[in-house]
Amino acid sequence: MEFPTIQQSLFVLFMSYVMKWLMPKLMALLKGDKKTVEIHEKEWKKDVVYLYQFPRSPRMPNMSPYCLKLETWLRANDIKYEVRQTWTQRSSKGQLPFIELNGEQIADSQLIINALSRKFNKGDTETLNQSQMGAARAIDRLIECSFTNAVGVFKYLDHLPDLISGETTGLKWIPKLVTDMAAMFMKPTIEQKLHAQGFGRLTREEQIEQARLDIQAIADVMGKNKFVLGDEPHTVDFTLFGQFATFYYLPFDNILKRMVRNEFPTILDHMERMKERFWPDWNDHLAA
Ligand SMILES: N[C@@H](CCC(=O)N[C@@H](CS)C(=O)NCC(=O)O)C(=O)O
Repeated sequence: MEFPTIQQSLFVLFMSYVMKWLMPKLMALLKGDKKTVEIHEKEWKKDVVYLYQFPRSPRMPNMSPYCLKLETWLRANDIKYEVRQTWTQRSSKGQLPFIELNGEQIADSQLIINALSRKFNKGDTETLNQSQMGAARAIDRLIECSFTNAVGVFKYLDHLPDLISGETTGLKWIPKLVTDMAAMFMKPTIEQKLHAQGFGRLTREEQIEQARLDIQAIADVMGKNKFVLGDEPHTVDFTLFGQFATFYYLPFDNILKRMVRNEFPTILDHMERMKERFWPDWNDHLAA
């Protein structure tokens, strides 16, 4: 094992000090003034969606489940959109993705899809009966409110340095020492969130079991269907694809990837079907 040099140790100490001072200021800047919503696209074209999201990754068109879900949905529904890649801008809710449409901001992928469904007449209500609508909502929330805790542990906590390394984010010019340090700072925040939610208090075996039960529930509802609720995709399919593709196509192995690959062939097929159908040009949308 190689020990860090004195210069490296001093650099890490110095950077920890700077980061501790800088992070709250940076976060305040990113969150911005919530009362006035600034429209970035001043010369907007009517009915064109301006999609603000994280920049492309060398591994997938977007590393954020919510950004990938929304962009895939826009493609599937033939809605005219332009991507605005950003590391620093955030919505009035302090997150990505958000859109601007006809001079107005809409934030949160779920609210965006609902608003666009109404605006462009693309809703699921035409094609799903009431009981299917209920199942769709239940699976959608299972993915983003329950399964997302397992993602928090097995994708983020287990692999944070790999996840935010230049190889995965595309920011290859940032030294590994710096991304490793950033990972060190981010870890407690994620741990606190998972602890407050309760999932973080489970044993590892219990967490794995919960993840497996969630995926099993989705597979059970899907049965032999091509998509969650039949032979055509609905909004819930985009939620599923966004969440699963963003851990499955990562360049490193992880528990969830193994679980899907070894135990849930229908979910794996679903992901590949979604990718083939809506991202035939996947490789053209990866960062260099
Ligand atoms: N419910 C939101 C979740 C969006 C979300 O969690 N976005 C994360 C990235 S995956 C985010 O913007 N976090 C704040 C940050 O990175 O500064 C949605 O569906 O859009």
